[in-house]
Amino acid sequence: MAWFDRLRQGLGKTRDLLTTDVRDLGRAWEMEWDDLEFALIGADTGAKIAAEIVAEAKRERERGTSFRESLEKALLDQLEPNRMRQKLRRVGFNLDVSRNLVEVKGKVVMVVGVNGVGKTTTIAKLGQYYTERGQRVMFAAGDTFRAAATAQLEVWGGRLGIPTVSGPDGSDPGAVAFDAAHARRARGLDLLFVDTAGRLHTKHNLMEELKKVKRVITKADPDEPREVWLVLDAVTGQNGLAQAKKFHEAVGVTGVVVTKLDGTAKGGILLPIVRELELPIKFIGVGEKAEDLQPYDAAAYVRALLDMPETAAA
Ligand SMILES: Nc1nc2c(ncn2[C@@H]2O[C@H](COP(=O)(O)OP(=O)(O)O)[C@@H](O)[C@H]2O)c(=O)[nH]1
Ligand SMILES: [Mg+2]
Repeated sequence: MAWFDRLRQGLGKTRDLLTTDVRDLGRAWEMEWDDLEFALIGADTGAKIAAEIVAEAKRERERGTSFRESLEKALLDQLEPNRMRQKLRRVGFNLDVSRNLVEVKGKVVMVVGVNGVGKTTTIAKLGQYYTERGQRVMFAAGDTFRAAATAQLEVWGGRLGIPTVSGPDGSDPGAVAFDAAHARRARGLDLLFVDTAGRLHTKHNLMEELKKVKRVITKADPDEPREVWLVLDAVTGQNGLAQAKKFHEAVGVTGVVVTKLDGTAKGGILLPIVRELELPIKFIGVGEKAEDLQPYDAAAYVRALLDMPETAAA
């Protein structure tokens, strides 16, 4: 299945919510604008952003733009401020991320997030994504607290031919991260993804542990980790924002991966992530298969959400 079709399929629930409730908006009755605002809030954009989107879409509609294109523009303004888009174009940045390598600063990506959001499977999918694009990848099984987590990553590593550094269950996650960061450097590999725990025994503090893992990576490789990616489960909606703030304070998040957009009508959660946290979204997950992790592209996301064709020309 083509990349855009997969995205479209994955976003089905949120799209149904938006397009069913606002189908008749071509006529732009006041009551229907209210329906749109409720639908957006239902998709977890938050009330403030929903009101902004409706105001912008209304303005655009009054200029004679079609309803769907007005909404597209208003959503895109939130997800990818125009200034940023124009600036990126000017410096020659190709926005067509679906066909290009999603950039990673440095060599080590520490992956954080609460239990069950999809960290380990996302790392496996990222391993496949970058390996397919010619990068030499390594994994570190840094969630030593969950008995099955190490085995889970080792199986994926084996399947994908990606070397996986691990320690015994219950061992120090810092030691695993240190060994892996050291080995990555010694072997000159392109990328290391470090898995981490999402929950610890009560006597340990998760944030303190994550800070320690980060420090230890720096000990093994002084310029790293240049990236800390937070995995958020879209199903948790607005709670994800509170989680994001905590992780960001502790370890300085540089990018976000939003998983399980296929399982929820809360696809609007991407808007407050971009607007309030000002964190870039790197990838989105729209299913359990490896191909279901997709580079995030605001324009494609909005078009898939509004049931529009992949490109305006099509
Ligand atoms: N439907 C769906 N399931 C996902 C997605 N990403 C991860 N999962 C599932 O979420 C569950 C928890 O994933 P796991 O990687 O073990 O989470 P972790 O505790 O954060 O490491 C697994 O069953 C995954 O297959 C996604 O984008 N869509
Ligand atoms: Mg895990």
